[in-house]
Amino acid sequence: MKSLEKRQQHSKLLSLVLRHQPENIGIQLDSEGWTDVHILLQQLIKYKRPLSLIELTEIVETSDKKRFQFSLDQSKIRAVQGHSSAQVKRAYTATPPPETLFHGTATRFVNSILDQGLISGERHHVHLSTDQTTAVKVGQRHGKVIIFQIDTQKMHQDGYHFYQAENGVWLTEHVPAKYLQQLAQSTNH
Ligand code: HQG
Repeated sequence: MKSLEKRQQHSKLLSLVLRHQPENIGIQLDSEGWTDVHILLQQLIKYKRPLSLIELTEIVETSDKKRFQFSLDQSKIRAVQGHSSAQVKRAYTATPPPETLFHGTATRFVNSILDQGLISGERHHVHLSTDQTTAVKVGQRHGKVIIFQIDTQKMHQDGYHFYQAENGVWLTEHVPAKYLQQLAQSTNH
């Protein structure tokens, strides 16, 4: 298998076990999402998906969205955002958001979103981006893309909390529909 393809497959597996289902390979995450690197590598061997420390480091360093992080002493690793596992309850610091943020989603979700606002669903947070290009990429994963602009300034004034993960992704618990503005659909996407 080509090394890029292998890296992408391992990156997906790491996203799965470090965000959603650590039990799949018998690892534990602490409340900040950390797990022991050596135990992770041992368990990957046990579950027939062996990965060397060099390969793991390469995945962390080349992740386009900087999804993963090593602890300072390199003994632990975590996904920085996107969790759904109940083992993780990250204590992000509430941070004033930029004036506006974007969320990309699929047109088939629009009615429900206009009804309930943006909800976190399986994950612990709603994910927001500072730029529309990223929002388009995120939305495309779900179907025909539509972008919402969020009046984060107004939300912040109204007491809603925002957090920025180590990789720059903005997070919040819920975006009520009144703060959402649907942007005109671009024909480029
Ligand atoms: C939608 C990826 C119906 C929401 C990305 C989204 C991101 C609703 C979907 C990160 C809804 C959930 C997160 C409502 C929200 N009714 N649908 N009321 N409220 N939704 O994957 O934001 O590559 O859990 O719009 O790049 O797409 O994995 O969230 O379409 O950063 O690192 O429900 O995951 O990062 O889908 O993506 P997701 P997301 P990675």
